[in-house]
Amino acid sequence: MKQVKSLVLAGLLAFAPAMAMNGPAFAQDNAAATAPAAATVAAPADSAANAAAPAADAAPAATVAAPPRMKPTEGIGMPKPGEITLQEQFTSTGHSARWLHDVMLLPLIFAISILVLILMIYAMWKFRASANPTPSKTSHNTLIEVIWTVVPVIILLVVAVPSIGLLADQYKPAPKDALTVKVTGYQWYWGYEYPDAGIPEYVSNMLTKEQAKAGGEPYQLAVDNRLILPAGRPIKLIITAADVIHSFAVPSLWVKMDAVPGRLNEKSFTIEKPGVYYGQCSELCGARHGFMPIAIEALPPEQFDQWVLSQGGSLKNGTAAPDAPMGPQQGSVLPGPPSDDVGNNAL
Ligand SMILES: [Cu+2]
Repeated sequence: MKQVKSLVLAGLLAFAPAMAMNGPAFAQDNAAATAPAAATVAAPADSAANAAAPAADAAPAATVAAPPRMKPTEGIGMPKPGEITLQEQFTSTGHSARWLHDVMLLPLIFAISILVLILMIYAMWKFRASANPTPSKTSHNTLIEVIWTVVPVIILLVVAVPSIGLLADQYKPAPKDALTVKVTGYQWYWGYEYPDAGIPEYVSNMLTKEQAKAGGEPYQLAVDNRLILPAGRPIKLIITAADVIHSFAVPSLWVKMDAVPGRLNEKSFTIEKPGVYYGQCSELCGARHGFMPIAIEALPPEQFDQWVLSQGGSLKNGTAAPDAPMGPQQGSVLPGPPSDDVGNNAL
């Protein structure tokens, strides 16, 4: 029953892309509505930065300490040397995708390729000119023709069921209680904002080789300020960009979503285990495209709440942070965006 539902859902997605794309946030066929929406995206830190200003001015010491920076586990959330399949997965869609790839598609592709190769070698040897001076004029064989039509159709149907189910799962909307985080791609770093918790945008830059080595992290994947998320709780990422198209991709969480200026894309998932998961921008976005990695730190829920409070944010149950200075906890090692990107404090 669930499969049938998934099939119908995926069919709708496939045949009515316009329906799926025009989410409530963006009415793209309405020029009047697009302008204010685009303006909101262009100035993400605006209201947050202004709201933050008084708190930052007061700046008493934080009374809630941020949890310590988590050490990555070798081979988890990052590629492994010699690895030939997908990275180990930590979300439910990731598990189905890896199963589809490893258990269904790869063996099937392998078997078909071997079968075709054997048939070709057999035909070349059996019907070679020296053994068949007068070639056979036979054409058409109803039984064989029926078989080579029906068998591929069955194979395609068998593949379609889990494949379309997975497609539908990947676009399942987030549950109501999901934590919303806004992800903005910039040339060439990422910005993360927590509207639910009232944490304004902070930026995430790649660490230098020396800094990454000192922290025991993989170079070109390690960043100064990670995207902090709770493990075991549903998450809704709202993904956009401020300049050109980027793509937010974390292979071990089965997340890859384009970040398009003026458009809000949504990706929902639940991380199964605490850990550090790395990814990269996966859309050619300019000269330093290869140097805007993503690092997600999934904390146990209580530690995540502690982190929210340490950032001056408030929890959903109404717990507010004591007056704390704003900003990421882990110390910005690299400079952030140019000052005109941060907000309009000068106004
Ligand atoms: Cu990019």
